[in-house]
Amino acid sequence: MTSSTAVPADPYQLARDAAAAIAEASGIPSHDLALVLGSGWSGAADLLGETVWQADATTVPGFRPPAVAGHVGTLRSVRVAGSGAHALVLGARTHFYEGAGVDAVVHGVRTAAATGARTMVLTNGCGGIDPSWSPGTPILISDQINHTGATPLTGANFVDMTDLYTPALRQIAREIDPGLDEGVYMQFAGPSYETPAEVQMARILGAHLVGMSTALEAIAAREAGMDLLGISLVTNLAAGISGEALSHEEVLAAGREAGPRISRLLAQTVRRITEEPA
Ligand code: 8IG
Repeated sequence: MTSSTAVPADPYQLARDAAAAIAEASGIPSHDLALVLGSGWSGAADLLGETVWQADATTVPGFRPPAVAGHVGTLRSVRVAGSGAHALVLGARTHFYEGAGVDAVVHGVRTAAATGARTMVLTNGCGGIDPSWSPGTPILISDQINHTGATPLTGANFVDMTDLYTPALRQIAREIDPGLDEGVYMQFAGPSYETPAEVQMARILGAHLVGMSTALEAIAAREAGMDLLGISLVTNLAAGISGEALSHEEVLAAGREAGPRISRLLAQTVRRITEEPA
């Protein structure tokens, strides 16, 4: 048992290794802000600015190949139009339901923090509980419920979760799109969608959005001391709300349709955030 016992890998060191690899490959020594693009959001990076470096995420330490069609596995460094800030765009997201562990789920966020990014923008596609939110509606995340039973934190690490989604950043997004509603996002473990009874449970517990990502990443971003903005794209009404069954094709179609509006929202918000004096 002595000589064969491997030293456990340190996920924070793996993130620093990934950040060093990104700096080396991109020629950008540090980034200012990072984004994770979820279902329906992959086209949104094109409006942010000029892509100065792009690579398959699997060429960088700790990143896994994408598990789902529609989730693009690339990393990009974008020079933000207007502000000139450096944005790291993570097109690769590892989901909790893949079973690779929570450290794999939050590796992109920890890597972003290690590149120097002070602001994390998390996007996702999700189910909406409010029937007035038709598929294709973007919703600002105001708060979250982590219903996965997991956490990226270990030990007596009592991280404050008040104002997890930075109020000043939400304010900027609402100034850009005054019609933007806000809601509480509840992360389920997946990969099955909820039953109608689970959607009613989520509603009673205070959730407006149900999904399979974001909450664990948000905890890791807060642990790293980053400011955080979360925007969900309602790609379907949650199970039992519309009376129709859920399909992945519907999700992809809603993303395509909402593309121009959410791309503009994201690009203008990122521009404003990176223009703000520190
Ligand atoms: I896209 O309705 C998408 N992701 N849990 N429920 C959950 N995840 C989702 C849903 C949904 N739609």
